[in-house]
Amino acid sequence: MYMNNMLTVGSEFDRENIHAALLKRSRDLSFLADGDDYHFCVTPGRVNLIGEHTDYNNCPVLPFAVDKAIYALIIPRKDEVIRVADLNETCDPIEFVITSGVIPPFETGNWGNYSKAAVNELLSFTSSVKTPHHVTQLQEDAQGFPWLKKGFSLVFYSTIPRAAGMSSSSALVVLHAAASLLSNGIGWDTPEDRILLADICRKAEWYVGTQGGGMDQTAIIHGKEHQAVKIDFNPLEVAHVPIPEHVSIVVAHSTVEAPKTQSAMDAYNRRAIECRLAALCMNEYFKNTYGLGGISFIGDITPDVLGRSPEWIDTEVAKVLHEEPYSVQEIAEQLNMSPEQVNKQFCIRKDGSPFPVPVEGFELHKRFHHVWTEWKRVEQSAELLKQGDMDGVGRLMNLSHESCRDYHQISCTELDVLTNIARENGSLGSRLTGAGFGGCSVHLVPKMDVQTFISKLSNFYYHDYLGLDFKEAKENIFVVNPSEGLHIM
Ligand code: NG1
Repeated sequence: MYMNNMLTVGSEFDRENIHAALLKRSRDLSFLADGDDYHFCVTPGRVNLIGEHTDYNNCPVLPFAVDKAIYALIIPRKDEVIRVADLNETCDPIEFVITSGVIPPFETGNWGNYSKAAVNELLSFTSSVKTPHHVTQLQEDAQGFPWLKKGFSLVFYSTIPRAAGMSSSSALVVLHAAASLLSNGIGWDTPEDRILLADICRKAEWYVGTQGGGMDQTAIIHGKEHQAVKIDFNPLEVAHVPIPEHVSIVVAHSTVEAPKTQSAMDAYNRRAIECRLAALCMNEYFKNTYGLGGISFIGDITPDVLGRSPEWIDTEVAKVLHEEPYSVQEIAEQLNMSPEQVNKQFCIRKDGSPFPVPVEGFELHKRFHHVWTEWKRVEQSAELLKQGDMDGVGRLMNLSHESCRDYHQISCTELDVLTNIARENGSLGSRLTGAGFGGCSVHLVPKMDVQTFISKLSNFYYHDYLGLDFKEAKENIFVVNPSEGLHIM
């Protein structure tokens, strides 16, 4: 996330036309010669139905892959070069070479870092099998045969809106991991392969500096038509939940571009740090009070880990954190560490520079409250979805938005106005989707009412509130259909 000028967003035209255009451009660029092998790959974006900012806590999420995707032609090469170009030339082409050790990134903000992120992570895997054919034959941090030897040329075309919370960046990471695997003869056909591939792509994305979880990459890889993907992270598991035919899912962009700056990345990472610290304070409490422990992330606070009932745990966690923000000094006392150790271990950016500690202190209580309640909303939503109770799912989506706004503090005025207007005009549930701070909202709407809903939202939000014309409104609001994840055509 947060990259400038990331992808070209094109009008939807059918796959055959896209395929033909990618072939032509690959030939024009001399990426493809007669007789060369190539693969036509589809990597979708994702929309999250519910479960926001829970993934990096190892708590579950309920997203789905969408029918907006990056379409790419991948041409395996015999050398170690990687060359990538955008069909519409909106992004500058990139080129780099597979080298041993860490691949040095392009300058911050260059979209090509998502390509490097995937290749860089794959390079930390070797194989005990000389010629591996499956992702599960790869091993991390193990001595074995280096398998990533061949690069590729790639031309892509994207229909995923950028900086909108639809994971165009993770789609790029997954695409480049897939391209590397394909070019080196490795497939991901088994469920185990796909789980490992999702985990590799999750870690890969840390290369750009966000401390994100694995929701995006897992949804992009595991998406299925008409289904949401319930993802658990403790351990990583996926289950598909059908979305009933009688509802439509509408995505509406607030038009506030989720910012792409260091400060936006800090705002996201601040929440990851706060959640981590809240979990560690919980661990100290359970250890000192009851001799229990084993909590590193909020997702570890379970009956299995603590050996106590859910009701007991609920009562106990409510006692641990106070509502006022915490200073580094106080956190250090709670964790039996020095303030310097807290800063060194938790308040550090990817590039090694110090993380700007918020002057008002860290909001441990608020962040914990959001994640703890959102976790329950995800579990309940998955159950209600199975039962086809879409009113129930909608109610939980509304509560999720309130919690994102008041406790995780990731909404903005426009997203609040937009979701309110949506609720007053026929949505069963409306909330921000993705990292927040702008970007898109997601709405559950009875299928038969969807056109009326869209025209009311166009009128009341885009026209009356933002002062946009109807053409501009139309570009910002669309129905998305749960779709197949990463696949080769
Ligand atoms: P987006 O909306 O794609 O920037 C980010 C994180 C997710 C998740 C959501 C919030 C990355 C790549 N993505 O998504 O892991 O934490 O925010 O739920 O860091």
